[in-house]
Amino acid sequence: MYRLKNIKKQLLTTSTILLSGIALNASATATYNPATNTVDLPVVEVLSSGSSAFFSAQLQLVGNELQLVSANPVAATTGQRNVFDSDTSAVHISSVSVGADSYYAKLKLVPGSDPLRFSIDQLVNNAFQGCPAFAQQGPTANSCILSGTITSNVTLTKNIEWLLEGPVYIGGDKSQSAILAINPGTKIIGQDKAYLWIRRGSKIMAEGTPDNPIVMTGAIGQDAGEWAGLVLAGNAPVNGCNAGVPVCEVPFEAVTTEIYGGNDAADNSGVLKYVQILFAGDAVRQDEELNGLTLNGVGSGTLIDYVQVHAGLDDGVEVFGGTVQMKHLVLTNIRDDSLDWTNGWQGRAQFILIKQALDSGDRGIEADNNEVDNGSSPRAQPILSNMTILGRTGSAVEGVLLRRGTGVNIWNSVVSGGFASCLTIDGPATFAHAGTPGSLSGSLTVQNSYVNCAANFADGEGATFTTSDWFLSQSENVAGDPLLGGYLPAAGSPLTLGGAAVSDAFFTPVDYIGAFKDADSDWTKEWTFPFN
Ligand SMILES: [Ca+2]
Ligand SMILES: [Ca+2]
Ligand SMILES: [Ca+2]
Repeated sequence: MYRLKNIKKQLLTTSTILLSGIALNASATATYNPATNTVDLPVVEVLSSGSSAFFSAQLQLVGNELQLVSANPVAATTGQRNVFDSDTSAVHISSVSVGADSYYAKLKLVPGSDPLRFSIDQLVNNAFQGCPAFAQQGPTANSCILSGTITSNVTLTKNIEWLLEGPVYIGGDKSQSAILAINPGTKIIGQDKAYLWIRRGSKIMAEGTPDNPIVMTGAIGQDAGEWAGLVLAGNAPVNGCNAGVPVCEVPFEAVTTEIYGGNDAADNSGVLKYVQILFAGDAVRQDEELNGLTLNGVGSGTLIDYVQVHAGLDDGVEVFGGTVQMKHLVLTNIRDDSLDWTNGWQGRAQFILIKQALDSGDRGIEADNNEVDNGSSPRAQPILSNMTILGRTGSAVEGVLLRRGTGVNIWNSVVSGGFASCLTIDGPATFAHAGTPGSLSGSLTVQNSYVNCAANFADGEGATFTTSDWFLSQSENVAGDPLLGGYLPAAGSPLTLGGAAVSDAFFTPVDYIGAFKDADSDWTKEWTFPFN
């Protein structure tokens, strides 16, 4: 504790000295005026619950903290800027000039401060300064290699190109837990078969910003499967154990030495915010793969917002049980299923764009309760709203396949394009648990949604009613043209006012169907890898 205090003090002293040396520089996002001890931030984007407000702000150095002097609204802007993220209480200053050098500064809001005060959490030179002790020098001048198991808290900074070699684990399993912090704009390059695995009890704090997303990609950055992907493992409930097992914990299919699950529904595996996961996936064995983002028993305390998985070899996001909640997902050019769940996922998700490539891609959503025991509990019961799911032309598969006993409540979503069927219910357990049209149990529902595929509905094995009757018997569903222009609603689209607020506190109340309100509300802009 004493040592930690000393380090913090040193950091703050250094910060003060550095700040007093700041010179005016046109490319900086912040400048320091030594005459007044003030820091000017010409543009601060304040992120709050999926919306943004823009301000110019002035901070004044008071002791070792920066106090807010003024904040005035300014026009919305793109390009390098300062970002205050209310989810993490952090201000990210991408560039302050100190002499000839430029620094990234992270400020943290002091809880309860009035006027607002910020402590200086990080000051990192934006130029390469060598590899830290937890990494080895890489093959190029500014690269450092991560490998093995990391059991102390570390921060990956933007001034280094980080190479993953082989599996990289954060923490032991529920022991030697660690926090992997990743700064905005940091690039991580997975080598062949490499993956990044956050073990139970440990956390990833990947806090990107709209102008400086965090990028996890392969060595070439062109093809699916160049590296294996990102895995979060948590202690939230999963199914797949024998009845009577008090706490269900199961091995991961592709890496069977790794265990996930537990009894902490609110478990927290950290933050993924403004993150691109590109060209990942590894088919370890037939039907046992690593995905772009694999979520194993991840709990609802985890924050996942603005995450793109692009060109994944297997699934985009595969959820193995747990209670994880997500917003603003972009799942593009995925080779297998864009969103896949099994082992009893009981989470939430809102604002999901699924867009397949022209030439490959399996299902938009493949949803299981449990493959081995369709009735295993806890039963999969996610709530999903505002999905836009677009299939490639000539697909031979389902847009959304609900099977193996899954439950789900779908709201405000649109499935369109060349899927063989938009919606399919499959398997006796799935039908049985749903009830019957006109007398549904509430476990398997869809409302305020649109379908418009090569065929809209198909019925799988064991059907006791038709998927068509199920869909059309529920509130405000339409089989018809949603009038999309690309992935956005075109002018006059019936999606624009066709939505309903979801009766669950996680969801942002909206009145529209699909992932986007209108053609001017494209939240994929700026932070994503190009996918059009
Ligand atoms: Ca998979
Ligand atoms: Ca799959
Ligand atoms: Ca699956």
